[in-house]
Amino acid sequence: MEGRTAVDDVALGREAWSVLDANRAGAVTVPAPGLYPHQWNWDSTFVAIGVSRCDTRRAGTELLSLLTGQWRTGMVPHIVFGRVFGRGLADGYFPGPAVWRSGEHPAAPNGVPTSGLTQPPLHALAVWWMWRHAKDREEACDLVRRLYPMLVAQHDYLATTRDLGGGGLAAIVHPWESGMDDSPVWDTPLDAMAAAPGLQEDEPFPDRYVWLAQRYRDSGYDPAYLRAEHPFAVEDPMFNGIWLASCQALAELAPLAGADPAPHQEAAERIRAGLLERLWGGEAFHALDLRSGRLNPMCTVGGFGPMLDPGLPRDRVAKLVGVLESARFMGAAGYPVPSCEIRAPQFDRSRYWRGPSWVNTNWLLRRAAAVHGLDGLARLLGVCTLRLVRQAGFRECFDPFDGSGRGSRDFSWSAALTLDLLA
Ligand code: 9WN
Repeated sequence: MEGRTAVDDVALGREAWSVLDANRAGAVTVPAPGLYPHQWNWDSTFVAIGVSRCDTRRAGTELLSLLTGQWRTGMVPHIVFGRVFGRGLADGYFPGPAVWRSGEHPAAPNGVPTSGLTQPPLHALAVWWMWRHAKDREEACDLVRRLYPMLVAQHDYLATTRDLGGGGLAAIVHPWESGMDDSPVWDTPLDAMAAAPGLQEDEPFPDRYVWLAQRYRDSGYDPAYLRAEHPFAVEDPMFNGIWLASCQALAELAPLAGADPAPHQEAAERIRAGLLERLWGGEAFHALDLRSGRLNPMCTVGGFGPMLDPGLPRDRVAKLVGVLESARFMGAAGYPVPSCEIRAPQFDRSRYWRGPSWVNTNWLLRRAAAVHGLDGLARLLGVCTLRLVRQAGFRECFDPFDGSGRGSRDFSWSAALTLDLLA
């Protein structure tokens, strides 16, 4: 960007590495030792993406250590608890292992306490990124061969247990699974859920999250319960757009593992068809609440997730870019991309996924622009994101109007993805 020099870039890169080293305990990089002192699922995929150009081994061990938490169902949990930074397993974050009780479930890994929910399946794309950018090709190919069966199991789990709507898409069963925890998109299904027996309508908001997780746990994390009874089941465009991109990545990686790419290509086509038939709202993609049968009218950054698919029809890409560049998102934000459309009554410039801009979603949208040859948009997203971290540091998220930092400081994915943006 204007006025910056290569020396500034080197200094920023060094700062990013020092954050990642400070947040690392053994093979694991935690999101932020103060606030999130365990290993988080999609956070680790962003860390792997960010370090992969310089340190293939670290990218690989980050993912392998996350996958020690993978359940025998194929589910990759959203938190893998560890004794890091001198803390105990139950310390530093609620809900901890005592709430999830993974140790009591026959499909959970032995001796590795985890949550019972998952997060966006970016893993295969992260492995592809690591393989594509690795300097040591042999080491990268070896990692692909080790990780491939775990990724296949993860995708099979999503295609079977999580296709709750029967339309080829994976449903999330808790807002935590979206990675965008307090997005206003979840307000409507959560409000409807408040009428369920056992939940007081006046219970404080965060407790609904714990209550929902406990209900699923009390079913024994049962797939039949998810289909028939669980009150929260939503097909989210970002989760499914990421899954589609990961299917395409897996198709490219399959020959390295001596496997057939065709099933992954077919899966990607099924997801594309599902997205277009079920989640397209005329101008953008929206979340489908499977319990009410309604598309959520709210437009959020998640609605651009399907743009990660290079095969998305051109007319849909053009419409999405129109919305993204309009005053609803980038057009009125000094520091894009706001996580919720600015004109929405629920928009809040300082509350996590209800307005602020995030480095990880900017990185995903930059990748989406690049796969469609939208080089100007991709460059702009990269420049704006680097401006955010240069001005405010590696914060968790940022005010989209003045760029000031919000949430945790020295946040791992903000540092890791900065490394990728500087490359
Ligand atoms: C619950 C760790 C995680 C991220 C999510 C972010 C936030 C947790 C929370 O932190 O979620 O998973 O306690 O709010 O929303 O995207 O993975 O960084």
